Amino acid sequence: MAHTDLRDFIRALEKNRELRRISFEVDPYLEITEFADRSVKNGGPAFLFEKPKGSDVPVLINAFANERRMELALEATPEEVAGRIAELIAMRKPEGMLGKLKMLPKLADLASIFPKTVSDGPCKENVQREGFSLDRLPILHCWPQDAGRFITLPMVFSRNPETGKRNCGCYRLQVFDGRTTGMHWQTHKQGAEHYRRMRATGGAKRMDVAVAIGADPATMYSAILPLPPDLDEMMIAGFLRGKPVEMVKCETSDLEVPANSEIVLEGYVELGELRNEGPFGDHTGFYSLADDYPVFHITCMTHRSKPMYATTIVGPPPMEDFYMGKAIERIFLPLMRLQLPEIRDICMPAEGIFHNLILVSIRKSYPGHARKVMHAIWGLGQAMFSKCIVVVDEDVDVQNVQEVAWKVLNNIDPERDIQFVMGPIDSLDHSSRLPNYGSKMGVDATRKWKEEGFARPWPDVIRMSSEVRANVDALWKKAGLG
Ligand SMILES: Cc1cc2nc3c(=O)[nH]c(=O)nc-3n(C[C@H](O)[C@H](O)[C@H](O)COP(=O)(O)O)c2cc1C
Ligand SMILES: [Mn+2]
Repeated sequence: MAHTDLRDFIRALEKNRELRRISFEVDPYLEITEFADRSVKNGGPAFLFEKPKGSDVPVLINAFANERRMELALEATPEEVAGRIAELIAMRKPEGMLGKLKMLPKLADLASIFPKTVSDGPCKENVQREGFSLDRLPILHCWPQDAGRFITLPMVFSRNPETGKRNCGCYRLQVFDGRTTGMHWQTHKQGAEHYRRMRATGGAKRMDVAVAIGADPATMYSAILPLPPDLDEMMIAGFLRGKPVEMVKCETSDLEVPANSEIVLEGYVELGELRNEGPFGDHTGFYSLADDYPVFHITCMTHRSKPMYATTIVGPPPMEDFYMGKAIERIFLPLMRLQLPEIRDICMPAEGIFHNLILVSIRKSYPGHARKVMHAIWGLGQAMFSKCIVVVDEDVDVQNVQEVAWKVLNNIDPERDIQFVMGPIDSLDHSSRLPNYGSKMGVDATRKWKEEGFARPWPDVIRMSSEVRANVDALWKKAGLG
């Protein structure tokens, strides 16, 4: 059964002993970060801080911060979700009655993807067009050198002015004052693209934006998914939860937000207005530099009665976002393989902060195949940010980073096998020579073929014969070694 809202998810976390309520006062200024960071590093629980200092709104943090919680959020393992996607992709016209019957659950899957517009919802229990302030919310000041308080887990809704299609992205919002924040959509993201198109068409002075904070977990999670442009995150959320997302119209614009949202900030971005945002202790484990970003003006705040504030922190890995990203890696594999069926598996180790290091195993079929795969990944949506792509043969288990390091370092002739390309770089990268533009590296660590100009013999990996292994199993026991 799909989670009805954030509270339903909190109950599920509690029932599974994945959440701890903290009933005494803790300060959203740095202290909550220290709690969350320690917990994720030590295998601790998610937290519901019932008395954040200075606010009557409880704070939920680390709700997605391990594999079990991701599974509770999606009500399935990421592998199961990937399986459902793979089945949809493989769907054929059914044969006979039995085939049609077997098809029914898949069709139900499809029916649940379309969001449903409803006329009212819990997020409208309190509507405030005046007299509201962000100061009421327990927004974290995450790290010592942060420029201020940041809303870190929002669902930011906007519309493509050309196609009318909706987008929902998770872009942090730095609080400037009670009704104004930064709008940190990076230049490659869909919110930024809507903004650019809106400016280019001229005429309009403002772009409507709505921000929802806290909803059922599949809907929240959909905001971070690297989907193709114009593919509605709310459709994917419906697919994930197996039930349509209910959307309700905003008070002050035509945008819609999830009806079960805890808190909604309605407003606009003034086209052309920029303000310095950051620094902010970021995913990379470093502070991302201050830069100019658009400004979000809030004109109306709606919320449920007794709202809850959902947030996260990012910082030195692994953090909550690592577990969210790991599920993306699993869920998107069948979609990646639609274009690149030669890919067997991919792995993004925590230390690589997603895109800094992508390990890929392929079934190599022709000369230069590894390089073809690298270039395809660099051309695939947000995978363009992949700073270092390492391609190995299919017999290497990319989930075993030690095995990868051992085999790759043995297999490469660096000058021959490492390739540099120039292109777009993640906005958070502090090493690139220019913001958003720099170099990337591909490592072809596959076994080299004579068709690739490699004339020497290639050695086998050392393995003991199974016969001797079996013999020694018996001798091992005889020696009393267990
Ligand atoms: C906790 C968290 C915070 C994020 N903050 C930002 C951000 O401030 N700016 C940004 O552009 N992307 C941010 N992202 C990444 C985007 O949410 C992600 O790239 C998403 O796919 C963008 O959606 P879009 O393709 O619809 O623009 C964040 C992701 C997470 C998990
Ligand atoms: Mn999108």
